[in-house]
Amino acid sequence: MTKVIKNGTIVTADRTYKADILIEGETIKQIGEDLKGDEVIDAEGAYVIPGGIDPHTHMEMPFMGTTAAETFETGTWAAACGGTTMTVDFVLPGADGSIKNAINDWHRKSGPQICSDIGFHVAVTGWNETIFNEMKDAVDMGVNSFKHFMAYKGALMIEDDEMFASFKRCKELGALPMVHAENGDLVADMQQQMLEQGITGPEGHAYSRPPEFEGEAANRAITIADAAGVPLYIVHVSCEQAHEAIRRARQKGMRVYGEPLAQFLTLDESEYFNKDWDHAARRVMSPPFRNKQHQDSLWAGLQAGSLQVVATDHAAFSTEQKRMGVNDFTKIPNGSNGLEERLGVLWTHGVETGRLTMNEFVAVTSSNVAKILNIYPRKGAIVEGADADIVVWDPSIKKTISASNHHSILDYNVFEGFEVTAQPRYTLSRGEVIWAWGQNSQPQPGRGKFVPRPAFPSAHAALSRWKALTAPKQIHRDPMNIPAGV
Ligand code: DUC
Ligand code: ZN
Ligand code: ZN
Ligand code: ZN
Repeated sequence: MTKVIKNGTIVTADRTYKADILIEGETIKQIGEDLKGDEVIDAEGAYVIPGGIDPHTHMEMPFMGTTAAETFETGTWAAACGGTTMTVDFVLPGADGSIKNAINDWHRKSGPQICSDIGFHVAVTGWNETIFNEMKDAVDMGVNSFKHFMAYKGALMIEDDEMFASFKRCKELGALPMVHAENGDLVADMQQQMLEQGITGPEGHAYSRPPEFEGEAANRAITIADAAGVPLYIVHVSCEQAHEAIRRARQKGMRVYGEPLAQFLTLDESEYFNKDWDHAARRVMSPPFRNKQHQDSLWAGLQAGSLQVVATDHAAFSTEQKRMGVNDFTKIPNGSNGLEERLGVLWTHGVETGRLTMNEFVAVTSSNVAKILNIYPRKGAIVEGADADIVVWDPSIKKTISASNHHSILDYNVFEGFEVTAQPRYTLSRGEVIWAWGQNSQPQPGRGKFVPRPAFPSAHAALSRWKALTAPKQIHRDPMNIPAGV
């Protein structure tokens, strides 16, 4: 059984051209002219792009005294409706602190539910011999990236010496360290100051997490990564200070990656001053939304290549859950939605405005993610032999984003009222049409697969810059052999 996508314009990270795509089973068999297949998928008037990959989601995450409402089923279905065919979810260790048990737990929860493919990162929230050993197990289980929280003091936060040890372990294993960059000690102090001054509403969230705290942590994480001789991936970059730290590190020759969110690019801090408490609380996430100056910096970074990918940090808490913090903003579960909206919002506010080319749009929503997370070109590419994760992206479909028509489990949408100027006509996951505009029929839960991400091969050959300084003849700073151009 073959399918052929006909009459479309293929847009990849580096090319725009007209061709047909022949799909056999789950993979792209051939790209060329006048191809024939058993079934025709019409892409007339549309662009044909690699399926979106969201590198940062939190489905069913136990967090801040509750559990994120989005299930793996509703989340991966919502993603498909918006053109995202793969999500990479963050595994958090449970009470026993075991990374290995947590990964197994995530498999048990996600496996029967996922409508499209998934990968995992795992968090390192402390440091001991078990964690040291289990990091190797994680890599063997196809999880090659480890997140470190520099915030959430007293809960998930890790100290600098622990982070340094973990980064060095990442280097040994060929794994990619990631950080949530905010100075957790200062945030905790500022939160207390706000509460003492009687500021208990969502505006206190913004006041207690200024961009300077994020910039400081980003610089600190970069220094630790440099000393350990590993690349670094900074999640949810929201501000100029963190962006600047990344830009400077890259200019020195370090491999540091930055991930702005669709929300940060289009929503600003005024949301926290909305008179409607629910409105403001629904947008409480960390780091918080910033002002226009920061947004401009992030857009420029995506265009210039100093920021590489756009994610959502999709962590969906219902209005009822948000109300846990009605008397104290520090108890509002942190998180906002965006999984279904990411591509449409980025197209409308990025491509339509001229801030991104179509090729850059594909790079930051898909190809760069696949390269950095070591699943390229199986994912993130339209080439013969790749998984047929393909979106027929239709610039004639206009829609107003609303909780009344979205597919997320949430009772609201932070992008409510946004007009988007393109949407998927079809979304294909490994050759199967899992979304067709106007049909709204959900694919079989459990059809999605876990995508193991192997260790990066040349990590062992890396020398940190600090060693290099004392051994100038051996300077070699290409730790992860991640393909050039990212
Ligand atoms: N930030 C959020 O807003 N939610 C989930 C975790 C995080 O770091
Ligand atoms: Zn500390
Ligand atoms: Zn985070
Ligand atoms: Zn997150």
